[in-house]
Amino acid sequence: MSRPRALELLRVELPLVRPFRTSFGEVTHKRCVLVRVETDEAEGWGECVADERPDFSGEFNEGAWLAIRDFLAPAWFEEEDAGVATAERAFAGVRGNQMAKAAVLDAILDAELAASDTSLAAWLGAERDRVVCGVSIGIASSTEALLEQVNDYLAAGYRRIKLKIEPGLDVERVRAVRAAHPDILLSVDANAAYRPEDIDTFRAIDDLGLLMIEQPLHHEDLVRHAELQALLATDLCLDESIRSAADAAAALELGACRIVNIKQGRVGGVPEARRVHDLCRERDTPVWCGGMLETGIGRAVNLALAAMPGFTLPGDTSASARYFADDLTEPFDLAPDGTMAVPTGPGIGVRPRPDRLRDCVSRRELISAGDKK
Ligand code: NPG
Repeated sequence: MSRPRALELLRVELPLVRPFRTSFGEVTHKRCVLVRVETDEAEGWGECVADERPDFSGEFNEGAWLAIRDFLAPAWFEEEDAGVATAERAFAGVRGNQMAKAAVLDAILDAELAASDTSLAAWLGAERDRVVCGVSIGIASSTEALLEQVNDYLAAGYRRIKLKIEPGLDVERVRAVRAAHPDILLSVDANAAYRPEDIDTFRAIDDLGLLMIEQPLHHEDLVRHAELQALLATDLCLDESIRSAADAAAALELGACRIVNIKQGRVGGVPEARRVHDLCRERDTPVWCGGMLETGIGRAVNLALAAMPGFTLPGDTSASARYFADDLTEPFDLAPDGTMAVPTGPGIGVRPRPDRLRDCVSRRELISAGDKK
């Protein structure tokens, strides 16, 4: 058993190779909090998937920083055992803050696995050493620009294309992509931008042979999602609505979706992501791994998760080059067959490169187990 020693918070910023626009706004840079933990035995790293603003969820970088510094780190330091199971129990007294918790738990798990020379993928019972990858395309400036991006990503090998949509920039664009590529796996993601009254839009999209329609309605409204699902042939998938295994159980019970997007950050870390996976698998519900424009640190975690047996659909696990000219870690590359290798090293299997940390970190704060609260 090893003890907690220290936790360091780091703020990083990396330019994106192209701005990413969703129904709630546009980002030009990846700005996030990294967590580095030290135990008696090892060091571990985790990435918080929150962004600058509380738009995807209620969490945001400054809030996550405070939640970790003032509540989660002290709760961890009180434990004799630095392991992830103990930490998860210790964090149960802090409500919400799933993304903050996930960043710390991922770092703790990385350290724990590094100390026992076990890879995250092996710990998760992953069954594949490569995963099939999709790509998520932000709302483009025009249909022509969108078609060009789709062509480029298909040429690179991506095996599923997801289009971001918002009211007014939806049916026509999806129809154009479908007409150009009748046979590809194609899905749309609305990021909760529609209302039940938009049923005609969904009926039109329903005719386009999509793999799924992701998070069409308000994130708290499972009942309306169930009503919409009953009206459509296309499977609905929920993302923002699923913040825990309990949410996933409720959604499936109600018939609010037939597919679940698993983001470990959104559900409070890898252990809860595993519970969502197991629950969906018991109910024969396909899951896939979502993405939050992660750097290589978060990407390594996603690839290990995506290698679990229930992840039967291509995820938003794209190559480093799709996001960054120079990632924080060694880059993750896509093979021409549209797959990426699952890291095999101890823990998450990657580390941030010191030269990149020098360039990208704007602020750091080290908290030691002995510090006064
Ligand atoms: O490739 O990591 C990626 C991005 C995948 O579309 C994607 N993410 O709603 O799922 C989402 C969306 C997102 C990204 C949401 C960043 C919020 C922030």
